Amino acid sequence: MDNLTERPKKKKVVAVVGGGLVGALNACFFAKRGFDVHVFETREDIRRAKTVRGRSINLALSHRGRQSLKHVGMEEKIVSQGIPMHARMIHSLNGMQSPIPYGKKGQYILSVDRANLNKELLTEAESYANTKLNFEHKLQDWSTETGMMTFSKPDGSKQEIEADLIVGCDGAFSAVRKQFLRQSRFNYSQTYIPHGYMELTMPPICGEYAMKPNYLHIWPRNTFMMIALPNLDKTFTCTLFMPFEDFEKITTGDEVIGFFHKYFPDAIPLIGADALRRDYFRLPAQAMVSIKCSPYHIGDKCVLMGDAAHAVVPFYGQGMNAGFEDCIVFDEVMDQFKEDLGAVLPEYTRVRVPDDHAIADLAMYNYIEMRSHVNSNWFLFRKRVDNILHFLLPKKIIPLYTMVTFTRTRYHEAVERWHWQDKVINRGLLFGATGAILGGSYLLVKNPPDINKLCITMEKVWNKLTPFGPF
Ligand code: FAD
Ligand code: EGU
Repeated sequence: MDNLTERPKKKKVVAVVGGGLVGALNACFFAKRGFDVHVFETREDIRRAKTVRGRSINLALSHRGRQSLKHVGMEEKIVSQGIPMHARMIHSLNGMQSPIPYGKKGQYILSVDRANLNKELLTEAESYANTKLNFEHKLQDWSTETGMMTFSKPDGSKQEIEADLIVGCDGAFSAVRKQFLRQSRFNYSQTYIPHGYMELTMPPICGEYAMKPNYLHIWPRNTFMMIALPNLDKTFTCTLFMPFEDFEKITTGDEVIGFFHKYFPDAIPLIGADALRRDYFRLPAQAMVSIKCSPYHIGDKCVLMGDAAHAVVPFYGQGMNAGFEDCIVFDEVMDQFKEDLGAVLPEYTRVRVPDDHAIADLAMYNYIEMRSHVNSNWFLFRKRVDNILHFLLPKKIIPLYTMVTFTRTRYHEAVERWHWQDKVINRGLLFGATGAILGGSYLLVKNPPDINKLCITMEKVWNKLTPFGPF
């Protein structure tokens, strides 16, 4: 036997394309396994950059995301820099605020700063001797035959780099994914929703948070919605969601104030009327896209994760969480198949596609539900019903958001279970209603009421019910 074969085989080279949230975390996962990891990121190192233009300033981190961070020993560090949100705070049009807890004491989500999270993950990835970060490397294209990648640099030069495995974590407009579109039997769909979003900062008042900090603040207004998450610097980042059409209708500072006066009056003094007039026009509203595709791999050469594989609309607060969970799922499959990439990649596609598609569908469903008929009363009513049913039958009926947010129940199983629960609840309601009608009829026959009074009552009931109809 010659010397060469006796040496431990050289570890494979993994190229992680994209040094965003999922790419940086994934680099840690691959580094932990001993691979020779190279991260390629278009932007300059955000840890040295003066201005960071991300897509959203803060994000809701929940169980799935935390579990992934835990795998690479980062959970505590990130959690300590997050702000717990134990409940939603629903803002009604009249200024009333009503809290709705997420669950029991330990059930809370965290508001985390995107840029800070990204920086911490890059620093962690870099701490592995077998990881190298390459900034200002923009992937142009890669070859499905050889795995050769072509990068461009800011000075216009090109560089060719080869890897054993390419991990596409380059976001919703993935360059890695371009080659997938040329493969036979690759499924792809993308949908832009009619809504855009705009971020507005709510400054501290007298050095303190302008609203209660440990809540996810929500202003549900059917087609319009605003959400605010707290930051460590005592500001809130408010995100206004509304159709592009409506964003475009507002062209002057006065119109901005008029609009807020009508829909979010309590937010005007908190954001500040002058700041509002100014900030509304600083950046145009941003688009939101939902992308589904399958498979997630090409041979044993390339795999997509995070937004590159599944961009979801933000109406479940799960995009990053799902992308982080992708990393654990891949890691689990790597254990199962002893890092045999030819077996790991198809298995990863097989187990992960149904779940990522399920969360994409759920987020889209919630978007449609929220915009069509969810005002603050309806939101409060639905969440209270959910919580009461869960309280009455804690093992049988678990709210969908609880399974999604506070467990690692596979997304597609959460959806199945939700449909099943709905059937059970509807059956319960049917029995209840049947009982009420039979009982009520009996009482009516026993003591017939004045027919005129009854008609007036029915009209009131009808009026109470109809405002909730769609449109
Ligand atoms: P990205 O964060 O987009 O990172 C991709 C990286 O790849 C970038 O750094 C980019 O520069 C780089 N890149 C791109 N192209 C190339 C190339 N050709 N070569 C090299 N590098 C490249 N998720 C949650 O879990 N909770 C929330 O509360 C939440 N709120 C959201 C609110 C809004 C308004 C939006 C829009 C999204 C929200 N999300 C949320 C979703 C979350 O932002 C994304 O799911 C997450 O950022 C995906 O991470 P990623 O690393 O896959 O992609
Ligand atoms: C949107 C934008 C409340 C951050 C969905 C809840 C979101 C977030 C909800 C954004 C909503 C909507 C859930 C969480 C979370 C709720 C959830 C949405 C964080 C069903 C920074 N959503 N988001 N659902 O239950 O499960 O509180 O930009 F308004 S966190 Cl749309 Cl839990």
